Amino acid sequence: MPERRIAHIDMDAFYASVELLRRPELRELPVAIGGRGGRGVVTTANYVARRYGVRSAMPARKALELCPQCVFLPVDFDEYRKFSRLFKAAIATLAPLIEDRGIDEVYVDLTELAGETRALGQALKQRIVEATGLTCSIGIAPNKLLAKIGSDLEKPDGLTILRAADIEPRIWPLPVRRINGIGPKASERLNGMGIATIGDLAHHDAAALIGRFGPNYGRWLHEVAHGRDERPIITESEPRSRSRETTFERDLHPLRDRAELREIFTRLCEQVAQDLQRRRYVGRTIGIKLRFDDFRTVTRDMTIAQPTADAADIQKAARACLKRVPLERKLRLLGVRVSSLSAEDAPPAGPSPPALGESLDLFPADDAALAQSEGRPQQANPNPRGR
Ligand code: DCP
Ligand code: MG
Repeated sequence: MPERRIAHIDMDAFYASVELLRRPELRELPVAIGGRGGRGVVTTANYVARRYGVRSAMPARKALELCPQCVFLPVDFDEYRKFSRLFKAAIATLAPLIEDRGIDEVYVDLTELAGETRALGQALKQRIVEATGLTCSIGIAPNKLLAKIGSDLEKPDGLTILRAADIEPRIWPLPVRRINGIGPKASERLNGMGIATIGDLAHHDAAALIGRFGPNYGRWLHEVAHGRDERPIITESEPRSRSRETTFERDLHPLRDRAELREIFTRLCEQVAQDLQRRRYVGRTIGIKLRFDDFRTVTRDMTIAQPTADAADIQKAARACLKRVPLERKLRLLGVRVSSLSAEDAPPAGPSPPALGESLDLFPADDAALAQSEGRPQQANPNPRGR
């Protein structure tokens, strides 16, 4: 088997870079996208703002503290989706085997292409900049794991090529968190075991890792620390899930602001339903996401018997999920997600009935109901992954 050549391509400061195409006069200034008026969360920031410490997912208030002169621009998803399509189409003119990983990143299999690896990487960057005016960072490696780590090593406008011999000098000194799949919790536990870098992880006894993390995750940790990853490129563009979420203008109280919450919740369910219907998808797993005023995020999901794209079905399941979360704090954010998608068999459904929220008591009406609503999952999978 010849060694594969897998590229991971990730656009630089994507939303901010798209905005700056139409506002070039802001280029040298710190710019953050989202969080206008000090509310909500920054989606991303250009590299000028990052020098001040402004980051994705940071509350706008914090960003303003760090960088009072920062320019905040509103989010324009339609524009980002347009540029997302453009850069992916530009890649496809050179390399057809593309795995779509979201709005600003893809994996591309370059194994069968003629040409030297660095030249191919440069050609990809060239096509992308011609089509969009945007820069990206590319990692090229024998597998997805290393390509992904590589694309981040020389950001922005980077091109990093990693071979097996580079694992020890370039990958092992990195913190374990740089591995896609080692989140903050696993990272914390590893640090507690004296494992800070990927090299530390590679030198740790595999059996001990399995003892500590279980057979699947433990073995996986050992493999990835040695740069091993056999996952194929998955080219079909089937989405894994569709979701909508919203951060409120002000924090909402589960009881006092119940009417407003109900309205938002209904709208989110309708939007996800419309999104699925437009794409002719149905889904079996319905989930919710809540963020409290202390930034704690909770998700719950459940799998239903019949796949659906119907707003009322989605709302019913989402409401059951909601009942499994103790609502004892104000809320900042509410989200609804449908996953386990499949193609719809039947012809497209008609418009879904309006005014769903009216008849449903989505948020508990009083303290007794509030107390009662805690816990008790019914045929639902508790979802401990704190996303
Ligand atoms: N995004 C978001 N919320 C986050 C992280 C990202 O809304 N917590 C959005 C904004 C980003 C886009 O997704 O522009 C792509 O995410 P990346 O993590 O690739 O970040 P950027 O492309 O902005 O920066 P980088 O140059 O580090 O890739
Ligand atoms: Mg990016």
